[in-house]
Amino acid sequence: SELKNIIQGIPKTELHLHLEGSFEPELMFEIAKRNNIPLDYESVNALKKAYKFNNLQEFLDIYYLGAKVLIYEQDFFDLTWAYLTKVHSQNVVHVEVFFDPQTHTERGVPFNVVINGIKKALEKGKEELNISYKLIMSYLRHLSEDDAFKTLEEALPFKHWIDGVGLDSSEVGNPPSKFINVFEASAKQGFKLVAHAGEEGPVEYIWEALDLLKIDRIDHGNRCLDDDKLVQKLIQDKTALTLCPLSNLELKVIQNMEDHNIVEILDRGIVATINSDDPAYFGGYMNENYYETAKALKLNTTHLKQLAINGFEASWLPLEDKEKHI
Ligand code: ES4
Ligand code: ZN
Repeated sequence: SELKNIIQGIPKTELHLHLEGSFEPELMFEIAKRNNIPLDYESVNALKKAYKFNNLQEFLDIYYLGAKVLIYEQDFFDLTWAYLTKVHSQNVVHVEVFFDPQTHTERGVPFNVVINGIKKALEKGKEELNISYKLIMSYLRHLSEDDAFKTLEEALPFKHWIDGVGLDSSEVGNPPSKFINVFEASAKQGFKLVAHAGEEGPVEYIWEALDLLKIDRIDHGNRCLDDDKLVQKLIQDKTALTLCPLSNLELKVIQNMEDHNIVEILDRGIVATINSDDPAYFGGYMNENYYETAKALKLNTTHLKQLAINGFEASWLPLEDKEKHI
């Protein structure tokens, strides 16, 4: 269709993507088999049938199960490379991707195994697919701040490969305030800071992420329109939101795509971006997120181009690279 062609034609960034959430069932079964790890599901189709979620936690339970088959450097390489080739076909030219080290180190997979596999694939993507990248290490918020501190320590030998730290997993009951010290320590190490906030949690969590964690960018942030003062601040500081429309639909943050507030957020002048979050679980990569949003909310080409420009604006690319796309 014409809309699909327009979306395909726009060079895009992806700023909110969990590598473990790009784990397609087919690859999961392949890796499970070669690593001799049993999966709780009989087939790819049986697994796909389980991908029906009423909330974030129901998703996370399955997401952590899937990640358990990742053991060797080659597994993390294959996971990352599959993601890069997929988004390359969708005209994504820059990615800033999350990985969750604790999901793996907790199971005895060494930090270096995880990051070596990811880094090799990212470098290959830069060389062969011309995709530039940043890497973000995300702390799991359902675990303790002490645990996050241990992860920060383990990351330090690889500091030059890691651009930022994030905060993800179960939001409600695990406010940003739980992680003030480790975010401060991370900033001292030179990492950029982001955090999931206001996805399922209240607008107060967005305030905490900004005021207490001093983050540079908000992951999700759907609830921001609940507070006019916050909206004013986001506009003034040009703080970007990495919204994930299909994720919001699949996790019942919204009931219908028509209910998504992204147009209102954009029209208020906030730097809103579209991203895929966990594309293997939520039914679509970047183009599908743009397409479903555009279709439901009747976005015009100006909106679509603004969203893509916002992605470059909100990225951590150097100014001269941003300007090529803005
Ligand atoms: C996540 Cl959608 C979402 N929210 C919070 N944490 C996550 N980890 C992976 N996907
Ligand atoms: Zn996310």
